[in-house]
Amino acid sequence: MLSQLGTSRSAGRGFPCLLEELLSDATATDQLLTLPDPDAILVLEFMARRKALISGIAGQDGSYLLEFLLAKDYEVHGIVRRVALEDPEHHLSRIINHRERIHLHPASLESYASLHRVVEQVLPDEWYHLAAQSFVSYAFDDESSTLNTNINGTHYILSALKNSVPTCRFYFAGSSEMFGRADEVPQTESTRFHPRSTYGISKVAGFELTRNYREAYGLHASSGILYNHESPRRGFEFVTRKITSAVARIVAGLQKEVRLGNLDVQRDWGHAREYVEAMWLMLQQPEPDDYVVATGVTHSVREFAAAAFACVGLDYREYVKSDPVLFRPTEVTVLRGDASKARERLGWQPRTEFRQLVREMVEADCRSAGVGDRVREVPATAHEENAHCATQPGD
Ligand code: G4F
Repeated sequence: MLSQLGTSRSAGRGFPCLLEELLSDATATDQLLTLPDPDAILVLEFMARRKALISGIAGQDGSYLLEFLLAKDYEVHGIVRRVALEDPEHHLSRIINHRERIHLHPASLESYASLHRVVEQVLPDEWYHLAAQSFVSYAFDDESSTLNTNINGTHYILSALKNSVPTCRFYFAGSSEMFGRADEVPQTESTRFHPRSTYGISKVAGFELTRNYREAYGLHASSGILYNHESPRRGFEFVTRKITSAVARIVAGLQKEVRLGNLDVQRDWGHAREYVEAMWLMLQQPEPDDYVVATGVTHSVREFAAAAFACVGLDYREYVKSDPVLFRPTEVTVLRGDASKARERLGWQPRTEFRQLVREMVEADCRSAGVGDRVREVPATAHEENAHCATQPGD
């Protein structure tokens, strides 16, 4: 049986199943016991090494997740667009340092055939589906492509897993945008969805597809309802990075002001590095489920800007202009999550506070712009006192 381990594993039967077979097979156990220790350990390591596949591996969350999984000794695979493989410097900048330790496969969320081929090649134990058209404003400019990519992509992956590796555990990146104009604050897993953009609608569809595959076909499929999560790796189009990169450019003398949309909307901002841990924890549970992942504290865009400019001793009011052109046709004015379920069942809770997050982002952008020495300690000021929270992290 030991000689068949390779083929058994590549038939996608999974580690628990193989271990059970091995222990119940007296000949195989005897064979294992006769191997010199290092060889036996190699065999066990080979069996134990889990394979994770990440769609969206080159994004902010994908890059943190791959680092987290490599540290746990996973064999990490990722899906990227073919154009990214042809121009890695540009498209794979967040993960370029790990290129030798991961396996990248070209595929498109718009092609079932390409996704199915990767599933068959990799036979993953866990699939983290993070890829999407994830910038809400684009969804207003091109509704069809947001709906097609986000909904079909999720459906194709679930379908390919059901057909080829139904034992694979699946994570879907849901979003607080699904709540949209929410009936209650804070939101929990049972708050009604009222999305305000095709992006939010596409995420509701993905969430329902995930739930349906769980209920109809018994897949271990879970959704994380993640609130805004940021880091120095955030894309420049999102408001936090737009602000922190503008701070750095203004200090460096490369820009005079920054134009933003609605400054009064409130978001529940956490650190992306911590949010990917919640994704992994969901797939380690005996039963699949859905979880809100949030800090429980909100701040306005204005407060983020004030905190960011304060890091370099500037008053945001002199540099930030609110431009109605940048307002969204339908806005989500306040989002705040209650992550009690994640805390109780997964043992997950956020660790980075708002001010630390802002500072880390400003520091990184200032360093890149060659003005890192301008960042200074900021005392807790009005923006801290104004934090809106129903549940403090750790309550
Ligand atoms: O940074 P944002 O573009 O993020 P948004 O729309 O909340 O969505 C992010 O978080 C979701 C929840 O986790 C994800 F599902 C989604 O994929 C994405 O990661 O905008 C935050 C708020 C919005 O209310 C927006 O109207 O900031 C407001 N805002 C004001 N001025 C701006 C700007 N947003 C952007 N991007 N640019 C502005 O100039």
